[in-house]
Amino acid sequence: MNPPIRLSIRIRANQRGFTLLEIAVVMVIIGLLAGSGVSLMRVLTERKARNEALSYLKDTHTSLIVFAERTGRLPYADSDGDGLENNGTASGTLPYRTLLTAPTDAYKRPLRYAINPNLGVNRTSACSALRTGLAGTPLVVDADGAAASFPIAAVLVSAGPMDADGDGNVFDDLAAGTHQGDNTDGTPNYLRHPPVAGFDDLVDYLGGNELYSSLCEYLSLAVNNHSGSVVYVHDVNQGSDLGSLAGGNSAVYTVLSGSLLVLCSSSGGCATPIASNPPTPIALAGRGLTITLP
Ligand SMILES: [Ca+2]
Ligand SMILES: [Ca+2]
Ligand SMILES: [Ca+2]
Repeated sequence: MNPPIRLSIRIRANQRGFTLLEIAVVMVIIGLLAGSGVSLMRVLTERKARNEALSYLKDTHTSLIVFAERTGRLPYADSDGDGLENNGTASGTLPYRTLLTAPTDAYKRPLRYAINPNLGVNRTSACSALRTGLAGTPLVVDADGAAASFPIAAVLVSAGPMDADGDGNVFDDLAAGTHQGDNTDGTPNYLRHPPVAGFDDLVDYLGGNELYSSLCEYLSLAVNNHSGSVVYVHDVNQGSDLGSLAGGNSAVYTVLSGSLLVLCSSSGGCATPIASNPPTPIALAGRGLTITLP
């Protein structure tokens, strides 16, 4: 059997302790380390929130495009805080329930949201406004470009971490420097800008051309009328006939993506369409279509 191991600690009688000065220096160093740890944590937390807010803006941007492709328009803003669009409201908060998105950004606030009012009605007026070229509010200055403002289809504004300019509103106003704007109400324009003293908002926007390409694609509709009588090709969205086609003739029409079409025996639409393959009413989306009447 092994003998027990004995440990002994000898303290030299003449070993001196720490002086008060040495202890104070150590305490200061520990304090500095703890302080830098806290500030590093704060920086990382702020960066995480900012990245989440940017990601939310990007996701919302995509939701707006999908909504526009599906419905032919942009949703109006929410004016009463229930998350649903309010008909005719061009500026307010994001209608997150209409868009089926998360209600708030990383800072637990809803986004400010504004659209060009011509884009909220329907596909016809939206495409007409986009073809003509957007004019009027909302306007934006983008610090990645010139100092001049330009019209956009829609703007999304996250207030960022705080009321950086201290005016009592979490959205900020930058009234000095090359790029200026006021995200409180977009007057005279909204501003997309990197964070600086007095400004920490995060902004994203939809340009007219981007929306036009998703909203207003033209498609070909071929109609082969093998029947013995005339057929009227009616655009339900436009409320008008694209044209009429005598028996035995074929024609190709140009229509906007998303248009609902019906083949009728008389002009101006009908409740009972003429039999065809594929049957109408039918909506064109994504690609052209050939309809044949037997
Ligand atoms: Ca509402
Ligand atoms: Ca802010
Ligand atoms: Ca502010």
